[in-house]
Amino acid sequence: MSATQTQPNIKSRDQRFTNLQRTLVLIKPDAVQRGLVGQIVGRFEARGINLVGLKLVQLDAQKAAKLYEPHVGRPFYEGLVSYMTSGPIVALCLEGVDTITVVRKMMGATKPSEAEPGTIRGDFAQRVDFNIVHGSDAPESAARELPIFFSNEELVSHDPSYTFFL
Ligand code: DAT
Ligand code: MG
Repeated sequence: MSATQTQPNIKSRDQRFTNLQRTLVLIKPDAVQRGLVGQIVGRFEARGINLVGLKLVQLDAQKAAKLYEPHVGRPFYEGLVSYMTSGPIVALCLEGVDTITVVRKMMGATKPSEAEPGTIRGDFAQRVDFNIVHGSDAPESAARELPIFFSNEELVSHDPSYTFFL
């Protein structure tokens, strides 16, 4: 540290962050098959979002039905469940400031044709039925969806040193 630099004020994570949220992200079977896991996780890491849970999962129809319960009866529902159970997915629990909103913005619109370039769907997807990622859309959704994939013991709270600068 040079003579002109000052030591930043050390604050606890709770003092630094307001509206800390956790959200569920799923890297869907098409993205796993296409070898996009690293790039997608890397985007969240680069944004400084904290990874508190991570696992590879082969979803069964029961769990897929639980996740997509709000969509029962929609014309795409059966296809969605069959797609989501067609191969392994990667489940992430991400934590950060306003993370539910931030992650949804990073994902882009549901229909890839409407997703902006620079978003995950805007960069990697073409079809709404193979749209690469899932992210909880509201705090209530995150609270409902996270326990489908993670027990409390599987979520590791920690405070990486880099978050000091966020
Ligand atoms: P999102 O995943 O952006 O939250 P959603 O909750 O409305 O979107 O829908 C859940 C998933 O269902 C979506 O990621 C892909 C699929 N889906 C939605 N609308 C669809 C459609 N019109 N045709 C086919 N699949 C669709
Ligand atoms: Mg949704």
